[in-house]
Amino acid sequence: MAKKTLNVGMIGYGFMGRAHSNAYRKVSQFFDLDHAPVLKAVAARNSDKLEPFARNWGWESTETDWRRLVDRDDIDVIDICSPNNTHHEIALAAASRGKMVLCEKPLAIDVDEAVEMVEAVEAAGVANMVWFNYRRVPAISLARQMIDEGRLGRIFHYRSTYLQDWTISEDVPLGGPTLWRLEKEVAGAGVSGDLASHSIDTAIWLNGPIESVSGMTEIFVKERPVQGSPSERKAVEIDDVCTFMARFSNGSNGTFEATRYARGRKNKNSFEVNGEKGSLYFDLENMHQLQYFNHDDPSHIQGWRTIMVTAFEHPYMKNWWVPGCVIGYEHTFINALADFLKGLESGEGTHPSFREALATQKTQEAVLDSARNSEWMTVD
Ligand code: SOE
Repeated sequence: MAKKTLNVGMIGYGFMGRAHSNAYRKVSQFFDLDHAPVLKAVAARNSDKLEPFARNWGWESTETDWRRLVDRDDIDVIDICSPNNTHHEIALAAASRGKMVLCEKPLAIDVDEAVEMVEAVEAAGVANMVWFNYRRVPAISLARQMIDEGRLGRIFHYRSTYLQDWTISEDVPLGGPTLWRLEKEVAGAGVSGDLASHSIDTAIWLNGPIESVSGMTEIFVKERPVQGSPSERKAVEIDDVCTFMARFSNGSNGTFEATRYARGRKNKNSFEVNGEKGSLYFDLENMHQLQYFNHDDPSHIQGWRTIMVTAFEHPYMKNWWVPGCVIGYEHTFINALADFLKGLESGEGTHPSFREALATQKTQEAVLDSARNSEWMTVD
């Protein structure tokens, strides 16, 4: 049967532009789907960088103004990979023209913007998804499956860390490609939005809603040179580290730590879940492994076991290689796109939707409010 084409218009060509372009190119080869994405057009302001990017990834055309992209009749899906402060305006424009909207995380600069984005896509009735790609790590999906199967029983603890170390030097400037993450007007928030948002999305997906939080943040480097103008210095207003406690609706307690100041940690996105019947531990730096402790094992052979999540039975893995052959970071985006397309085709919906990502945004914001006010905050 001929595949239905889905014409994609993507905005942005940075780190995520590359990850998404790769997903659009590969998904039809590895997943048996009715829809085939077409790399129709990519938009960004700087045509000197945009043209080689488009050629390299096989985008059919380019636009230097995202508004023209959104206006084009030959585009079905708008994919937002540009910095956080652009998400809201683009998403509203795309939804008003009836386009499906995919958006990088975090959904928005703040909850107010995120609410309007949810309302816009729901009023327009267009499919939507936020690229919280770590849900699509096979070992994390397996953790979800094992929790759903009741293997952990009642859950007591959820413990999460997301650790990096790339902003420790005071010389790292603020602003420009990648480093817009350090600029409040562009990023909205610091690690709470950039890293803890991933941890919160994973936690809610695995362990259900978070009801209240108590947070603490710090800015270790208070002033930085401005990218492109090193003699100029600007105050840092985003959180460098964000640590919080959380109460989940299921009664379990959580702790979360997100920082870019953990020397030696490059992308240590980890969690441990402790339940009455067992525990699970995952660390992205060993992303094909899931650690499992089963209290039902005979006591003389009890201990943590390492599940190599590469078997055909494991989530996503039958679409990749033979058992034992690991997959990597980029595959999580391909898996996410496959899920989006399957969700469209089955009518089961696309996840995490903007509404689901709003819950994450509300939790992030409650953490920052809590840190500011030194009190527990209920997550609305
Ligand atoms: C930050 O360093 C970053 O690039 C995040 O923005 C991504 O979302 C994360 O997955 C990797 O780290």
